[in-house]
Amino acid sequence: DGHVHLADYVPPAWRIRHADLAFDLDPDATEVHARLSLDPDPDQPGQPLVLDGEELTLLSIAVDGRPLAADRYTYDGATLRIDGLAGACELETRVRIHPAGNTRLEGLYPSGRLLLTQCEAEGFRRITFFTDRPDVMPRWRITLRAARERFPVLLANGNPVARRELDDGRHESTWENPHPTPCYLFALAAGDLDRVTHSVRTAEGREVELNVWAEPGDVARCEYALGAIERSLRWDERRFGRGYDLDVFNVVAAQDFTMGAMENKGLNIFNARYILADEATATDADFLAIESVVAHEYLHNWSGNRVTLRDWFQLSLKEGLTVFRDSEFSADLHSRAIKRIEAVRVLRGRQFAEDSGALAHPVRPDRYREISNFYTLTIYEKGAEVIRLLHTLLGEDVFRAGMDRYFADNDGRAATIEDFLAAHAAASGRDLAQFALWYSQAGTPELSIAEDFDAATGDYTLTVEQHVPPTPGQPLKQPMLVPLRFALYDVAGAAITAAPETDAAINPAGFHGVATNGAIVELVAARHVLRWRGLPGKPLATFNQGFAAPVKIAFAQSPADLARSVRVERDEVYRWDGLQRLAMRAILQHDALAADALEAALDDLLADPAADPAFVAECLALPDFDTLADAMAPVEPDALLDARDALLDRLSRALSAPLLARYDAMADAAAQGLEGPAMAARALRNACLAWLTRHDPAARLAQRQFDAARTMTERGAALRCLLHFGAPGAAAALADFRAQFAHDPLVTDKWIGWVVTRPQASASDDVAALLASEWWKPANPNRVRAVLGNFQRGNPRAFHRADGAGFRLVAARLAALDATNPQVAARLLGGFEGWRRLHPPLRAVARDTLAGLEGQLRSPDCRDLLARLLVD
Ligand code: DPP
Ligand code: ZN
Repeated sequence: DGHVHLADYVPPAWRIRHADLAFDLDPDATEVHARLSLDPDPDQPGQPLVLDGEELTLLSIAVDGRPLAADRYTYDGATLRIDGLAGACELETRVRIHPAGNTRLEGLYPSGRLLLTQCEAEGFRRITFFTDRPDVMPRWRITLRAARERFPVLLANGNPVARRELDDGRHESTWENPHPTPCYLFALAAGDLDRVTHSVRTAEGREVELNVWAEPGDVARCEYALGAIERSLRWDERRFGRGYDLDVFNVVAAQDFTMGAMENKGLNIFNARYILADEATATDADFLAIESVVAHEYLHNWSGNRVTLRDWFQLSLKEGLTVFRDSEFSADLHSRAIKRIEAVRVLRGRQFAEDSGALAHPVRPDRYREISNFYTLTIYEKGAEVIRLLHTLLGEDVFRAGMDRYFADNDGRAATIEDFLAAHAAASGRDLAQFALWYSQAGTPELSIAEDFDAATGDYTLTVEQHVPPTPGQPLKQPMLVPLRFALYDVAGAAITAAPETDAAINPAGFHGVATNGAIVELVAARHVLRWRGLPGKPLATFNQGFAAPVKIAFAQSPADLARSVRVERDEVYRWDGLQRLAMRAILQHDALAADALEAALDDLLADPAADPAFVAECLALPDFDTLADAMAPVEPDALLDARDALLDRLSRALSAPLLARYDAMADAAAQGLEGPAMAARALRNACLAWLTRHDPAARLAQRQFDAARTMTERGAALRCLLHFGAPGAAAALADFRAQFAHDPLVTDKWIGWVVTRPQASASDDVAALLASEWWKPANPNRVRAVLGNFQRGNPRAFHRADGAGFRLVAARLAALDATNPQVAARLLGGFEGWRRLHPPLRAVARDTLAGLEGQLRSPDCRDLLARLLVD
């Protein structure tokens, strides 16, 4: 059935010790000359040499300098096979490829006037014949030759070692990467690039040149990213003791890029949206995303590159770990609570939905048909949560010791998740066998917690039951190891620090009294009972401070107790979460007491001068559609969104005076600058503006902010309000904004995003108009995401139209997109993952829409997803 299975892993029969590649670059015909030093695996003698290669025109082939006769090899368009090789040898191939015809953006392709590469996961086989798997790790020498005028800058992995002029108007640049590196980390970039540069001396004393390259007109907007590289380098030295290991670290920004960015050894290639920024064109959220993606790719140098993957099943070994590392970087540099709240929002809205949808899979899948379909929220975000759980269980010092051991034991190797857990088991002395279920079992664990208080004896009992729901291919689950944080408070709001009596199933080490942020109990069984004896009154219990465990918790608690817990608890993530829960009850259960409690709590928060404005802004952002839908079965989008709108209308009307007061009071603080307080002020002002505009039909406030704004953060938020509330000035403001930034694809993507997310069913007409306009550029992945991705993920009202027009708008573009860029098409197709949870009439429409795609989608990517979406 076309699956690759984890259980079938066999080491490569041939290893590549050294790879020497020479490129004659030309968009229409690039020649690649490869010399590979090959060693047979002594444990697997006599195996044929089988190399991957796609869309390659073979020009010549030789072994140890002697041309290979045509009957000595076969090439079927996917693999090159050579039988009868006796032992270690050098294989030399010359191939021709056609970058200008490469619309998939995998392999070597053009972006504007640049030529660049994207190889992860399996793109290198589109460049030359190679063993395209991550456990083959040669050292590299790369020579680039190209016309000097058209391609004045030539970059590849590693350190630059030579440059020379050739006599025919071309030039040549040679690079060496001395670290064993798999081919998915290969990169080159060529073209008219300009740079910003900065030299640093590492803690180990190495002089490193940091460069950010972009097309000449964009280079002024690269300074922020350059600073973020240095911050990342310093942070990895401090927090993980990891140094940088080459003389140069190059980053290139490209407009056409399917992923966010790519951590190629010494030459990261980025989607321009995660590099280019200044205050006039980028929002605060953009700046923070840039810093975090720069850090993510930089941090991969150790978690991914120095220690790489044995096979693609281990993808989360680098991605989950590196997301954890980049989120700690952001938390250390900025507000830890805000960073965590934002991560939890994504996790709960998107990853939980993935876990409960048709495409659910474990953090380490055990089979796949197309690995590109596994660059998912589960691999990345849930993978990071699993690392965070380990950090919670072990504590910072032991976790760090485990990480040191992991890096030391696996440096230069292609590792597995078992290797990672073995290092932490050794450093901590703990058995991590049950913990490993987090990697193999899909689905979000659900805890239901019941409390009982006996007023006569003062005995208080918490019964915690764990359930992991069935997911595709995994009907039955075992209980997971869940470190559950909790706290008890007495009637005066003081913490009760006495340890509970626990049932025998909790091992004695499974309870940690922790001074701050609650105690931790390690749940290991399907059911646990915790009991306190002789309390003077019924305590108030709070759970999962810091959202330490990525689980769903059902705890039957009155709205009054929930509201009180938000006042008593000091953990900001808990407090935010408590307000989210009140909102969910108000929306999903029409619980009027919950709505009253939420209103009172927000009123207090808006009046609290000590509250971080960024935190207040997070509390004003009610649970999004995905989060709400995950708690509703079956999902009725219109009813859900109507209830959410009604709550927003009520709260914003009731709180209009404090909202306006906060909005006005923070005008100066918000004016400009990238410091934390300025960003926080803008976040809260923009949140207030969106609420106030609900009751401001002329949108005077939003219009005034639009006209006076000096930053994109303020201008963009104002325009979004004008558009989303259909303000009288919306069309003129949009025309003005559009004209000002018509030359800038990234800012154009922004206004398109605001247009297509207008929360009315009729927004689908605006999408249709965009699709028929000059703004629709299907070859550019960012633009496809701006138009269709934002519509699908960010406009639940119009996407879920009862007449199916929203579904069809996306579906109708998939066949054409699939024919040019399968990965981009597959992402959009994956946006239908929740269709089975829709209420019956809409589910039928979704099923028809998906069924209508059968036979139209040709790529392995889309065919795999469609089969998984439709399987019964
Ligand atoms: N470039 C992608 C990332 O860093 C895939 N490795 O996550
Ligand atoms: Zn990554």
